[in-house]
Amino acid sequence: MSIEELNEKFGTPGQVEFSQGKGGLPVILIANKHATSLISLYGAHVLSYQPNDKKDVLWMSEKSTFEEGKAIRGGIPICFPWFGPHVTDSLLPQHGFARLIIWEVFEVLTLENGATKIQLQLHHSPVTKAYWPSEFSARLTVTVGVKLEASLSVTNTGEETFTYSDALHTYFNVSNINDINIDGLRSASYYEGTASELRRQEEPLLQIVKEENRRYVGSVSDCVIYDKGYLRKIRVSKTGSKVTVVWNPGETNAKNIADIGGDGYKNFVCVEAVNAYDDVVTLASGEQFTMSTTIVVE
Ligand code: TA6
Repeated sequence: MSIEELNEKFGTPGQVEFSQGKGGLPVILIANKHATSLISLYGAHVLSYQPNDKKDVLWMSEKSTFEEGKAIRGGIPICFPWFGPHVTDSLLPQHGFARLIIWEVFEVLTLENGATKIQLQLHHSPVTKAYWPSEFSARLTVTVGVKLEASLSVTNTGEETFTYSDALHTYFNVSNINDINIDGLRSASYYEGTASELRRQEEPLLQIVKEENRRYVGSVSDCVIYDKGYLRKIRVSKTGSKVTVVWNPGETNAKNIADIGGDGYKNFVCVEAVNAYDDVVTLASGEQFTMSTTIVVE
């Protein structure tokens, strides 16, 4: 659909407007009494969420590319149907193909409380089958209000059972990585980076002082990001996910990531709702599974 057609079918001037965003990729600008948000149809990617009178809750890299075939750096990338590198074919894109494809708009609604609900969908196609043979329908529902809610539902629309992993790989905007800590992971077990040894977090609050890539397993609790610089706390809760990943590349590693570069690593932390490792999802024909995350500034 063209931008004109999208505006005609789903738009409301001043509240829900479609346009060509950076790199010509289609975006939806949402403005309601609670917040503003920008969502790209490319990857069904939430680029920004700014509650009224508050700083953006999501971080977007100034160096991000906005180009088909490349992942956007920041916001909420959707990793599907695999998280991380593909297990058997290293030539396939890291974190799957969902973030590299333009999704369709299914529905736009204004809720009674004034929040805006956007539903985007992606069905299997010859393009997705070139990456993954399974027949599926994925739907991302984003509700922009006092809270930001994002949920990813996947349905097996084919005959064959399939297994996938996925993530809502959220980048949170923080004042300085040295001035935050994360509550909610005390006593949780995690793998560090690619290590196979399971560790246990003893510290009540996680402070990030170097590269961290912690994969917490059996983790379902809320996380709260305390930010001393921005004087705020961000509560991140989730359903349908038993793995939480906390990632920041640290200074040295960030230098090698072109679309972060410089000091960019100081201004974000990823706290991700994940299904992966011992928490992958298997769907028989007709079955559906949903994972979701809810983000609120307290
Ligand atoms: O979730 C953490 C992680 O898997 C890290 O290993 C790191 O690679 C990060 O995601 C970003 O991945 P990307 O493919 O977007 O560069």
